Amino acid sequence: MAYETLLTTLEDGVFTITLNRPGKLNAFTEQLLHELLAAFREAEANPAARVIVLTGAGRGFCAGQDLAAAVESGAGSADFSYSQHLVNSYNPLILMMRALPKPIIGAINGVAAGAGMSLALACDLRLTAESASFVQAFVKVGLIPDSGSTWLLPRLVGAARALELMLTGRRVGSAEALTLGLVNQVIPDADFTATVARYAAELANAPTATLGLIKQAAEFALTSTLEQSLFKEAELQDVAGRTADHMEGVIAFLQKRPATFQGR
Ligand code: LHQ
Repeated sequence: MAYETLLTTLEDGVFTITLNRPGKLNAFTEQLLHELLAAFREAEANPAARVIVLTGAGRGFCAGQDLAAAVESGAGSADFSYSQHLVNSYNPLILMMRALPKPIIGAINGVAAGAGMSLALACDLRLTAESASFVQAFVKVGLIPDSGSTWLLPRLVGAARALELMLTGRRVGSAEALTLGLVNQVIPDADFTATVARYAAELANAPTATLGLIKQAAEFALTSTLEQSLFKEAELQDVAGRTADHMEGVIAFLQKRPATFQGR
C-alpha cells in the first residue's frame, strides 16, 4: 500500500514503518495517525511480515500531536472535543499495537515526545539511539498524558518515577532511560541502523505465532491474578503446542542442529 506520511518496506520478514514528516520531528497529523493504523493492519495481515520495526525519518522519532495542525482543526476552542480526537484516532492505534500478534520493535532514533512517547511505550521493545530522548511533553502544553502513557509508563518504570516524569515533563536522555527500564538497549548512533537490523532479523526468524501468544499472555497477566494467569498460560500453551514451529524446535534440539522456524 502507498502512504503519504509513512515509508514502508518488507524485506526478509521485517516490515519497517518509518514515520515521514522529518521537518516536524514526525509529529502526528490526522492523516499520519490513520496511515499508521493502516500500516499496522497491513503488517498484521501479511504472513510474510514476521516482525515490525517502527522508526522515524530524520532526527526525531515522533514529537506527538502536531500542535499547529491541532489548532487549525479547532483544538482549544469550545466546540473541539479532545476526547473524540483521542477515541477516534489515537486509542485505536495504541490498542491495535498491543493486540497485534507480532513483535513490534520501536527503533527510537531521536526524540519521542507527548503522544510520540506513548507510541514508543506501546512498542514491545525499545532499541534506542544514544542521541534519542523521551519527553512527557503533555504538561508543558497544559494537557494530561494520553495515548496510553498513564498506563504504560508506570508499568515500565514504577509509579513514583512515572508520576515525576508526567508532572515535570522533563527530558530524559537515553542513558537515564536505560537505568529507568524505559528502554531495552542504547546503541551508539553510528551503529544504530545495523544493530536494529540484526535484532529484527533474529526476531523475523523466530517462531512468530508463538511470539504473538507470548505477547498475549504477558498483556493478560498485567491485569490478572496469578490464578487467572496460570489458566491463561495453560490455554495458550495448547495453541503453541500445536504449531509446526514447536515440533521443529523440539526435533532440532534432539538432532543438535539450529531450528528453522516457519512462523506458524
Ligand atoms: C512541531 C512539534 C509538534 C508541531 C516539533 N507540533 N510542530 C492529543 C490530543 C489532541 C491534541 C493535543 O495533543 C494530544 C497529545 C500530545 O501529543 S500533546 C503533546 C504534543 N507535543 C509536544 O508538545 C512536543 C512539542 N515539541 C517540543 O517540545 C520540541 O520540539 C521537542 C522537545 C520534541 C524537540 O525539541 P528540539 O529538538 O529543540 O526541536 P524543535 O523544537 O526545534 O522542533 C523542530 C521542528 O519541529 C520545529 O519546526 P520549525 O519549523 O521551527 O523548524 C518545531 O516547531 C517542529 N515541531 N514538535 N508537536
